Amino acid sequence: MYHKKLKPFPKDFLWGASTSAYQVEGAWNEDGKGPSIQDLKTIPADTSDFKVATDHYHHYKEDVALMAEMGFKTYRFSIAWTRIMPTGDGEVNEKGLAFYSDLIDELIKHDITPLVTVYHFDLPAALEEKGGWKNRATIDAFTRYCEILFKAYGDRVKYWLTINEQNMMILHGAAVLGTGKPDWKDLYQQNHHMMVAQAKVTTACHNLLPDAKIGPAPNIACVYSQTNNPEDVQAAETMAAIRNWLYLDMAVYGEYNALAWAYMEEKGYTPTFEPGDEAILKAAKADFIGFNYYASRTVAASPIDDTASPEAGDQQLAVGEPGVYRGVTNSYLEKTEFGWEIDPAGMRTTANQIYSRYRLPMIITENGLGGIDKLEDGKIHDDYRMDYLSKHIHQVQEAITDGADIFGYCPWSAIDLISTHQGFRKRYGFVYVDRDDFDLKELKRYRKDSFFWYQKVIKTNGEDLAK
Ligand code: BGP
Repeated sequence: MYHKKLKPFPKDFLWGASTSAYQVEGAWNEDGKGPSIQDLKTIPADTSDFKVATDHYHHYKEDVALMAEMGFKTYRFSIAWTRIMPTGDGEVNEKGLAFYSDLIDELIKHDITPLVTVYHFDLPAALEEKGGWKNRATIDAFTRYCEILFKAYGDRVKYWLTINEQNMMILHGAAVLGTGKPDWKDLYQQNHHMMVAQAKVTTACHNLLPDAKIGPAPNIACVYSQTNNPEDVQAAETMAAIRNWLYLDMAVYGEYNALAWAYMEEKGYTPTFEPGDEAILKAAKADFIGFNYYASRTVAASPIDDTASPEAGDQQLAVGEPGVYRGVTNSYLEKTEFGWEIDPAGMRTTANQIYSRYRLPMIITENGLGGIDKLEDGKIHDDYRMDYLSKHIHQVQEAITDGADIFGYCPWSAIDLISTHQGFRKRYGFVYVDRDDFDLKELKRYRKDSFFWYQKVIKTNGEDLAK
């Protein structure tokens, strides 16, 4: 449906952008920080490790000033668990606490609302050694860590996000975390522990900070059926349940999605509950939903002996499971140079689906185009990024006009940083950082063309999207 007249963006709409600690900070072992699984994972030979990244740890004042210049109303960043607790559950590292306190103060000084993710793919290595999320002790460690954050920053931070893309960590663990071939039974047990952990910190946040708001940040994508064959449609419903609603039903209703549970039962993947888990899950309800959206998914039915069904790969590429669904390419959509489909209208559909299921305020916590930018005479002409973002922002406005309650938009990423597995050459930022995968140069910051464009978008509260 096309609206003849679009509703304006709300007056206090939170325009901003996102990053995550291990992809932007660098200083991987400075000031008492312990190693996370990201610091120790095997890095492909042709890409950089995460040791220096964008060196935001040492440049944060300059970076926040650039965000302020663009007019950011919010900045979504994550806290590195291993800066706060180097071994995940032992001593608290005061220097780590101080870093984020200073960053938060710097943001507030520039009228930028901090939006804090407490956990973005960087589990402390010391906890991983003890079994990671398989070990229920990690639930308690996570709760303790979050309570420390709530007490330290709760006077200044009003918006909290629990776990970034828990669904991608489960479905694409090999791609985003660098783990080996999936053992699904084991993964769904880990998933259950993460859900219990999320519920515990949601409740802790409500108890400690009655004025704050907390929600999840999964990657949600509407799922299309390849054809109108009812079997393909059912495959799409199943994928949506396994990929999307399993995570949001839990964050909002404290319950397993029925269709996802039936899938786990059928496959023998159902997790073991400990006494008390059910009550913990039920007691926690998200205040809002953060979701990352890069593109929709398209699927077909898959016979049980389906040999064409692709294995889990890159977090945005087609996946499938014989007998359940098969990810297919959508012939109506263009792709980025990294093979990711581009579907702005799918973002509107996704927002509307989430809103009609949960009726909670929503914020888009990631969306963006990864590409190879060229620095020419101190300038970066990233028209492709502006095209991508303007089309998506337009669809946010369509969704708002449809009645969806969307209170913010935080594309990925505020500044160039390291891709989860394609190194520094795949860039997302409004600010160019001059370094290559293996030559750190001076890490000088340059404003891309999209920087000035986004500045105008924010200034006009989304009215002027023209390049
Ligand atoms: C999301 C992650 C981000 C970020 C983004 C872009 O899945 O939450 O951390 O990495 O995708 O993906 P990539 O870095 O693979 O290009």
